[in-house]
Amino acid sequence: MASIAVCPGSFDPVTLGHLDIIKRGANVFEKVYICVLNNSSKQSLFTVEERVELIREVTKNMPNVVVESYKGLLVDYVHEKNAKTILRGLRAVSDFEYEMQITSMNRVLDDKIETFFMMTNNQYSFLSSSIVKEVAKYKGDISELVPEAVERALKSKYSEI
Ligand code: COD
Repeated sequence: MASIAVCPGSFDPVTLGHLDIIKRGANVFEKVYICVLNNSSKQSLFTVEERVELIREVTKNMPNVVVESYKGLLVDYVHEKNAKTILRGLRAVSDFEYEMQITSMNRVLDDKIETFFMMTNNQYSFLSSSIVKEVAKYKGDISELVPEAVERALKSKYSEI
């Protein structure tokens, strides 16, 4: 049986930190589904379609990575893909409480799905989509934080607002 992982997130937008986890996942699992979902506690800058397009662009050289979106519960998407594994990234201890809450909720919904965590590269341990958006909004340099396509998309988004 192929090893399949689902890497879920809001990815608003995808950063080099996310990409680090996606690459690590793609080295370990035979297939990785990146699933763009809505996080009801976050207000998004990019539409789901824009986020999917950006991730597709930056993962186009990863043949075992598939990018999709889903409206609904993550566990239902995991079932649709015949997967048993959710892959999440960890940056620092501060992520732990939030991740434990999501993992425990998903376990209540389906106890057979396991969540795996991967530590990000140290250089991205401070990085989040929110921090990138804040810097981009005030025209700071984000070239070391996001792929080029995302940098362009952020510049264009903030010039529209
Ligand atoms: N380095 C490494 N990993 C990182 C970095 C970084 N710099 N930044 C973020 N990550 C990791 C995060 O830890 C996470 O694992 C992943 O990348 C995605 O992060 P985000 O912030 O884009 O995504 P979240 O946390 O907003 O995603 C939350 C979900 C959308 C997965 C969640 O809300 C969800 O499952 N929603 C669907 C409804 C559902 O099923 N709800 C029940 C479960 S809560």
